[in-house]
Amino acid sequence: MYEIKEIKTTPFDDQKPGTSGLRKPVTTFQQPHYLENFIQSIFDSMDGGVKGKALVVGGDGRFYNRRAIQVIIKMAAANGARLLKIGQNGLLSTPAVSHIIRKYRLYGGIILSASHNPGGPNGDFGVKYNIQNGGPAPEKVTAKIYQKSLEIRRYFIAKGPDIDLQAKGAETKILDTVIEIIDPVDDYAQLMEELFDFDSIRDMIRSGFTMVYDALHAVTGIYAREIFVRRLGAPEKSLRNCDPLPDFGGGHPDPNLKYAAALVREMFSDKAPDFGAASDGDGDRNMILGRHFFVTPSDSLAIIAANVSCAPGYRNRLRGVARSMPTSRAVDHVAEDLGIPCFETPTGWKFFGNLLDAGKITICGEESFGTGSDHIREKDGIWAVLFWLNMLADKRIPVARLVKKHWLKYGRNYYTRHDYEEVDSDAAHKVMKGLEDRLESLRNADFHGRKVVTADNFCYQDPVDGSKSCNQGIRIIFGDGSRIIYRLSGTGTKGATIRIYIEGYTSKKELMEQDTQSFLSELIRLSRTLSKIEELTGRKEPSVIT
Ligand code: VG1
Ligand code: CO
Repeated sequence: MYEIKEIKTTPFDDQKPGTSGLRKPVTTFQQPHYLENFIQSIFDSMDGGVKGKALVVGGDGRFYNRRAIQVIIKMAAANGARLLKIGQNGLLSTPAVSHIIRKYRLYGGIILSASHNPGGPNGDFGVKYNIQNGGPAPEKVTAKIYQKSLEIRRYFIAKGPDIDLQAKGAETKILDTVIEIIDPVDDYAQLMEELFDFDSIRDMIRSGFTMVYDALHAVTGIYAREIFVRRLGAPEKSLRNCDPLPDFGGGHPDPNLKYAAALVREMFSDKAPDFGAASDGDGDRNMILGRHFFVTPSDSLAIIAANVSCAPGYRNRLRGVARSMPTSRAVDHVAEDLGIPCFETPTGWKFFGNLLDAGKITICGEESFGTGSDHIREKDGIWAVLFWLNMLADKRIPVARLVKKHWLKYGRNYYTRHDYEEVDSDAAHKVMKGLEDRLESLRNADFHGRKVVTADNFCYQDPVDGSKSCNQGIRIIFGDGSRIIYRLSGTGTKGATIRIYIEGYTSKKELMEQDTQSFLSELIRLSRTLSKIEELTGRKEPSVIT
């Protein structure tokens, strides 16, 4: 029924994976051979090709997901893969893929997602490749894939009927490849039950604790229904937008103060429940809210690290922590207090992989709403929500109290990120170049008593394999603990996005409940003048503030 075809093709020159896979407008992926070239390049980058190997494939349900899965199945079969596990209806969250690779000892996985970017025919699409440890392909692998994409002249695909993606449990064969349609939630939900105290969370919910969870019409809807409603007993009305849609209902599936506006409004209203949370398109990000209270991702990481023993899966086993360089140093204070190591890595989850594999860290996170642990090799949205529920069930205090108690003990790291999106690419590079050129003169400079102690372009050396990743962002660190950081996004698909991260610190009780933007206003102004951002880009204000 199926026949292997060898198709002649020519390379595209724009298939270099970014911070998190290859992310492009849907229309780019719809060009003839575009997806096929990239998938064949992934296979060609593997030792001995994909022949005889087992992979898992799934995505966040966005437009083009199903089409792409059919292509990948037929290409993997034509290239001689042994087994493909496919999420029912083509759905699998990024953390679920990571877990399935590890649990079934697969060779790797392919995730179809552009994460928090909008979907639909005019939105974005993306392909991420994860390796044997369950984590995103490290730079040496993505470099090889890119190299293959520049050399490609042919790809292989099986011609024949599409596979039924709905028939859960079904096993079919294309040529020598077994195709297994799996339940996208089961394995993952089971792992969560092993890590967290579901009984205690269930008790808390039964005793009147109220929550809302917003899946923003993306993949976590199916996980939320199974875990929060079926297994933990939250009422169905706690779920918002939990049916995955190909265009995410027209929104950005990005759990932050701007794009999860409805949830934020509800959490700050008179009728606010005790707890609110949201995830992004592919389920690896999380936003945590309490009644009238927003928890910054950097604080969330620190608070989880400080209270790790609330969760049965983590009792007495915090080996170390890590955060991406721009993430606030809140978690550093916890690590210092506990006497455990704290690693600082470049932005992107792939940099945590080696530290997790080597057992050097247990918990890690990024300021960009990403939190996770050694349970898998991706950040994990539902996991973070469950961690918070577990902490609250253990302590039985409101979210805001828990956070404020944390600040009183460790001090507060005020933190904000200002994004300038869709900036002209040349102008953005000028901003970065200008800063780079001024680093020397910034060293030891003094701004109204704020003395610069470090001004550099962050260069990371992996403590496990010694590999170096430089040019990871401009850091200006001041003697009073505050920092200004600049970097260009590696996930945007239009123009360039400049991110400015601003952090200030106080251990003074009377300064702990200020408004973040006003507490940081002087540093914010300084961040703009130092970078000449307005002069070079014409932008007066950032497009998103978190
Ligand atoms: C952004 C975030 C980064 C995150 C990456 C992927 O990258 O800043 O922390 O790891 O997205 O997240 P960038 O290069 O645009 O700053 V996701 O949820 O897209 O897998
Ligand atoms: Co994501």
